[in-house]
Amino acid sequence: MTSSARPDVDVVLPCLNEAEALPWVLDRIPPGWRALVVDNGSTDGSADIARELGATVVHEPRRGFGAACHAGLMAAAAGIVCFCDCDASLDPALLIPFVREVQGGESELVLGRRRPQGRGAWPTHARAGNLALSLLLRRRTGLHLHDLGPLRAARREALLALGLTDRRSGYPLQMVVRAADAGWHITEHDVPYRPRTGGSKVTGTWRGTWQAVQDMSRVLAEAPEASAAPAVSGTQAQARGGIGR
Ligand SMILES: Nc1nc2c(ncn2[C@@H]2O[C@H](COP(=O)(O)OP(=O)(O)OP(=O)(O)O)[C@@H](O)[C@H]2O)c(=O)[nH]1
Ligand SMILES: [Mg+2]
Repeated sequence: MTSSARPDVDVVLPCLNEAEALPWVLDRIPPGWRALVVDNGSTDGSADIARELGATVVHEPRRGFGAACHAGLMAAAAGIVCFCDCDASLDPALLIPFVREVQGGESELVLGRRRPQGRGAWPTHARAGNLALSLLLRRRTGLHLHDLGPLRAARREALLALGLTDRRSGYPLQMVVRAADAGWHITEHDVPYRPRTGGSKVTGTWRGTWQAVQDMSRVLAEAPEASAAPAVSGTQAQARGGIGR
């Protein structure tokens, strides 16, 4: 991991009390890439640990997964920005081929389709919610995705141009919906999904899941932006795969 002024790639790591997971995650940031740990009011010393481990720490006072992700995107400077959860459920090194695909122009948004490894990686209710969401996304955009997972890569300026407004659980979905509306080529690849380190905050709780469903329903109800390109056709958005948070 580096903290150079102009990294090749910035990896945004939303972080709310992930002290236990941070060493594992930061150890796997590819060389030459910068880890941007967006601390969302952690009380377990996450920010200090991240800094000691060489990450750049961004502070976002507003709670919410989307608030953290967006603060990271605003703080990024690299041409390509990646997103990865900071709970050790996903290995940031899996992003290397994603970045190559974006750099090579084969895709404009690459998503990781989570494939659970072992028990407890992905509760049944979360998987069911994910499946329902993938069908709704398909109806809304024509995209055949299986997941809306948090592991992703895209060009920074293009992401900024999407003008994302959700600051909670709907952020990853809004990114995909708006990218699809803008005619981006979106791809999806399988990635191993490990049981998280530390206590569950969203998917592992009914309250968190309910909140996520509300946020995502709101995003799906949004009309396509007037400025966006027509909705994607099968060839424009050949997402090989579907849904997540
Ligand atoms: N929920 C939540 N997560 C945040 C926030 N800010 C940062 N995060 C981080 O966002 C990432 C995803 O949140 P998780 O709690 O792992 O959500 P999840 O994967 O849907 O569910 P669990 O892993 O079961 O908790 C983690 O790295 C969190 O630390 C926030 O305000 N709320
Ligand atoms: Mg998680």
